[in-house]
Amino acid sequence: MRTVVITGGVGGARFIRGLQSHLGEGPIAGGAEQITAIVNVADDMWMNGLRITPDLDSIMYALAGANDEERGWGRRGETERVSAELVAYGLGHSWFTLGDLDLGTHIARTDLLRQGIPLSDVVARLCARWGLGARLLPATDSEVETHVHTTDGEVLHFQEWWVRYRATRPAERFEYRGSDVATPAPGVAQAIREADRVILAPSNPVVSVGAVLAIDGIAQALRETSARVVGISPIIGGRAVRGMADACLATIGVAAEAGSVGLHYGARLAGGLIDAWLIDTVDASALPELQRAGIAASAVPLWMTDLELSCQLAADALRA
Ligand code: FO1
Repeated sequence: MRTVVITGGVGGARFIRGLQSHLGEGPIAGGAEQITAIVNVADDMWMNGLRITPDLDSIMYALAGANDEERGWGRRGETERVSAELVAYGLGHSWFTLGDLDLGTHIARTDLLRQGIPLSDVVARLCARWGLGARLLPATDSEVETHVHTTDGEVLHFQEWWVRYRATRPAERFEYRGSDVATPAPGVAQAIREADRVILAPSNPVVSVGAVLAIDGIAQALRETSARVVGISPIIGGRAVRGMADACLATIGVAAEAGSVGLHYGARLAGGLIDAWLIDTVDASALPELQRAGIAASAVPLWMTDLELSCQLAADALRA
C-alpha cells in the first residue's frame, strides 16, 4: 500500500515513526508498504551562506534515529563550537543555533544545491545516507519562505517570528513568499494521486500544512485523488500540541479548537480537503458538528508521548 503524509517537522516526524512501526516498515522494509512524506519547505532560509531546511531535517533526523528528542530539532549529542566562532565574528544569531553536526548537513545540502542539483534530488541524496525506509519529498524545489506581517508593521522571516519572538508578536497575515510561482516538486502530485491513503499529519495547519497546500496543484491533487484523505488534529483540548499553532490560527480567524481546524480543512464531499478527521477523546463534543459537515470524525488518543502511542495513532489514522 502507498501512504502519503503531508507534514511539517516535529509532529509529523513522530507520527511517521509510528506509521513505520505500525506498518512494519523502516530500513528492513518489506517493500509492500511505501511511505512518502511531502514536507513543508516554507520554514527554510539562508543563514551564514547555507540553506537551512528545518522541517525536512526534523523528519530525516527523526526517522534516522539521530534527532535530539528533547528539543524536537537538530542532532542528538550536538556541540556548538562552530556556532560560537560565528558569534565571535559577529555573524551568529543569538536566537538560532546551528550545531556542529547539523552544519555538516547544511554544508552538504548547500554544496549540492550550488552544483545546480534540485532540492528534491538533494534530499534523496542526503536521506540515502541514513536508510530511512520512507521517501521524503520537499513540497516544491522552489524557494518558498513564510514571512510574517506583524500588526505593528514589520515583516519577519517565519523563523525569527517563531524562534526569536516565540510567536508573541501579533501577526496580521502570513505570506508564503514565492508560492505564487512555485510548482510541486517532481513526484509530489503523482504521489498524492496514486496514493492508497493520504494523511495530513498533526502539524501546524497554517505555516506547515497550509504552506504545503499553498503550492499550486497540491490542494487540487488532494481534491482529485481516489485515496482516502485523513487529517489529525494538531490541537488537543484547545491547545496546540507543540509550538504555537494557536497563535497562527488566530491570525487566519480559525479557533484553536480541534473541530474548527477540521472544518477549516473542509469535507472533500463539500469541496474541501479531508474525508476523515481524528480528534482527541477530550474533544469528543466536536464530533457531531464535524459529521454534520460531511467529515467522518472520530475521537481517539492523540498524544504521541512514546512510539507505542504513535503506532496506535497511525493504526487509528489508517482505520479512519
Ligand atoms: N528552534 C529553536 O527554538 N531554537 C534554535 O536555535 C533552533 C535552531 C535550529 C537549527 C536548525 C534547524 O533545522 C532547526 C532549528 N530550530 C531551532 C527549530 C526550527 O525553528 C523548527 O524546526 C521549525 O522551523 C519550526 O517548526
